[in-house]
Amino acid sequence: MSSEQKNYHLQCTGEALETVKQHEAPQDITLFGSCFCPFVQRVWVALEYLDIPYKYYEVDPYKKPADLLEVSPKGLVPGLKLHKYTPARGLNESTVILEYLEDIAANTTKRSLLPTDPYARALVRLQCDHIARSLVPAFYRFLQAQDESAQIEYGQEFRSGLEALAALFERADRDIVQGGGAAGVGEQKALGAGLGLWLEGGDLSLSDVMIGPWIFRASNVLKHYRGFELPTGDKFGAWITRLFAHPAFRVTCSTEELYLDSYERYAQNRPNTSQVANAINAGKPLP
Ligand SMILES: N[C@@H](CCC(=O)N[C@@H](CS)C(=O)NCC(=O)O)C(=O)O
Repeated sequence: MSSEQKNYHLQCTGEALETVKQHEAPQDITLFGSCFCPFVQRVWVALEYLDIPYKYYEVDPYKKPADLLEVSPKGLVPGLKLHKYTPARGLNESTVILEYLEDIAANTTKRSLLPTDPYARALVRLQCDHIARSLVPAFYRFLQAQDESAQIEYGQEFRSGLEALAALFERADRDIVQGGGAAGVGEQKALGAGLGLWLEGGDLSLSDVMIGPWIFRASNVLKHYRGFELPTGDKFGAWITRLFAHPAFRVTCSTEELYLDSYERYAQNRPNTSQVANAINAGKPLP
């Protein structure tokens, strides 16, 4: 039945496609991206939020074109090509790229995805650490699991990971905002700056950007292939609504069909799906 198999897409759709069209002109930074990739979406949301000029360039990372390998040695997206250097330089690894963009913005647009207080910054980084080490691998274990018992086990693992993230968000709220001795709503808002969309009235944080793409794929791909429902508690639901509606996030989202088609390979755990899928199957850390 291979003719009926769905494959990954090679062009964005919906709002993401409109954004691509607005970013076709040369800039100092070119983002090498793939429309379905959540690691790319992280970087893309950050570029939008931090208001850094960029050109979007779609590549097929499974074909490993030479221009991608020049900027990203393992041939993984995202990659950045930095044209302000002669010859141009490259940068890869979504988390490293996020830090780089944060540094660029500090000197240019003055926008930031982090709070200013060192302890508050550390709490956001704890959230990011949990996302990278636990939550993202759990997503793939769950999606790639084929037997029912493994799907139940890894579904629970992913759900507990989300609950642990919510607990880390709550801790930042308690320690920084509630414990900050704010006299009124204005001061509370100032203390909460950089702590993310978990807080009512908050704005995007590094951790929202780090996990947002997988929350989005949980809402469509995991729902479709694994019957998964995201936690519905008041705060959790409000956070997701704010995340999906955030302009910097929304404009990087394609339509649901693109994700369902592109992730069928993972859901069926087809051989040679990707380096990420192989690492999950081998019980190794993600590339
Ligand atoms: N650790 C990398 C992971 C990036 C990654 O795995 N990207 C996937 C697309 S979602 C890719 O390029 N896959 C190509 C392959 O598996 O060969 C990052 O954070 O940037």
